[in-house]
Amino acid sequence: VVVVVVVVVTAVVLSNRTDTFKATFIQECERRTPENTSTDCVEVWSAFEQAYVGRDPCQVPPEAYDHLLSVAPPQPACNRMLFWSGTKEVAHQVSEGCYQTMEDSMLGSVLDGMTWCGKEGSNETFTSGCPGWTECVNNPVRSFWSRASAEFAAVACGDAVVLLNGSRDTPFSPTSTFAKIEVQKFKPGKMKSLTVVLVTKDKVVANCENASLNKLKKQLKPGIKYICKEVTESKLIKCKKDHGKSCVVCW
Ligand code: N1C
Repeated sequence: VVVVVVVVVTAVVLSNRTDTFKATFIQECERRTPENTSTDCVEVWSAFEQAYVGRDPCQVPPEAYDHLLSVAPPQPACNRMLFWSGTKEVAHQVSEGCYQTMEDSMLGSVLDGMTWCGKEGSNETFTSGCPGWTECVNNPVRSFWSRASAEFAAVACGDAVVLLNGSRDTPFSPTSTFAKIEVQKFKPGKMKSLTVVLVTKDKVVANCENASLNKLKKQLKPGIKYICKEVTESKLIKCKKDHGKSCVVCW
């Protein structure tokens, strides 16, 4: 009897986990999708799930999400695209009501902060016991952000902005998603310019002359103009507060 109860309780807990994640996903998707669009959130969920369910959680490459990204592509907002690296928090404070970050896209907002994976021989979604970011390269979470970031960067148009961390030695870090994926995907002809906003906390470690920023400038394809501005985090936050959700430029 005890064994049966344990088995049943475990089964219920496990399937509830999948169900909660699935329900949240679909609910968030619906909340974020205007009614006049053709996006079917149940279809988006199955495209998402299909990327990792039943697979070894260390063998999910970015391409596993190709179908998902074609079902739910990020919508570009020209002249309002905001990228970030090492500045997630301030980036979202500043972008609110104006700029579009990856997390403002439907998939980005649904999956930000989430962990998920599958298992060989199972049709479940697990939300714990999944490989960490660096445990293996092809894990479901890391591969999702790689694939989604590539798409987000590829549709960027007009004048774009990236918030980099000026309190670090290397604001443009070669191992970041921004450097490894997004910069490579920017399209001249679509993107006119990239403004680096170098945000410093209390300590100014790097300025616009930083060697890593020189590398960033060189990596931009010809036709994309490079601009760099230095600003303190407090000034940025104050400016944003003073102007609310309007799109005033604070750098
Ligand atoms: O590696 P990063 O930054 O350079 O990645 C940031 C860059 C942004 O411009 C986004 O468009 O790449 C995109 N992106 C996300 O949108 C995102 N949301 C949440 C990349 N990573 C994202 N995450 C998580 O943040 C992800 O789990 C990873 O661990 C961090 C990357 O942060 P970073 O090193 O500051």
